[in-house]
Amino acid sequence: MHAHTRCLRGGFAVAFTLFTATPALAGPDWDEGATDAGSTVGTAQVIDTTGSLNSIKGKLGGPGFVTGDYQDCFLLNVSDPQGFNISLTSTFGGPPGFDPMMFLFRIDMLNGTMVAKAVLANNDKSAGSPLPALGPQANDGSGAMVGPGLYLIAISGFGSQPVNALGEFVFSQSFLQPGVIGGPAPQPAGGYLLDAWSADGSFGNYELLVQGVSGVPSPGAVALLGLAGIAARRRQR
Ligand SMILES: [Ca+2]
Ligand SMILES: [Ca+2]
Repeated sequence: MHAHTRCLRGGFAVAFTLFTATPALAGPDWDEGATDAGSTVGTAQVIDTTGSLNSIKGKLGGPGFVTGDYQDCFLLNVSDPQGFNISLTSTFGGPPGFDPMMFLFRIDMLNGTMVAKAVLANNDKSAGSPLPALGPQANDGSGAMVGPGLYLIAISGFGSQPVNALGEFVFSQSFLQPGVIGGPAPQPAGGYLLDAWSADGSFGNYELLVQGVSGVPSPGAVALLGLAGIAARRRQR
């Protein structure tokens, strides 16, 4: 028996204890909860737990009455780049045919706006497995790698890829080969920033195991979300 902390967007957290079949692991777990994690940097859930993060659980719900749920984005902090690893453990429920993909973006500020720049992508960690995994660096020869700092992790279903403002893929299509962690696309005219998604994809439930990752601490989250406003106020002085 061990404690899990289930956190909802906005910093609201309820700690509760339950029996679980999984081995006890250090660090808090994050649950997407009832409020859908968005598909862009501006609508991503901010993981604001303290200390090393253990897992991220959520759901791509597929079609909806108003908008669909085909991508989930989370903001997190890479605290140990060398030890960085995110893997999708298993699909546990949802429709058959869910073939998840994962995309990692570095968070940056551009003209006072928070942006997400393509770093790493994977579809299948190995041949014969639909489950993706990301390590500290690309293995497609692009040289892309993870450093310390703020990142956005996105999960989608096969067929749904991130695109830039011109609608171009931001990742090298090398990542579609099993076992390949791909880097950014080679010099897309529209750049490497996440703007939208190419299409709806497959969908289902997921659980990510994460290493080398921590939550964005509360003061950091506030600063992150308020960066543009703070910068504007400073200029006015
Ligand atoms: Ca979702
Ligand atoms: Ca896959």
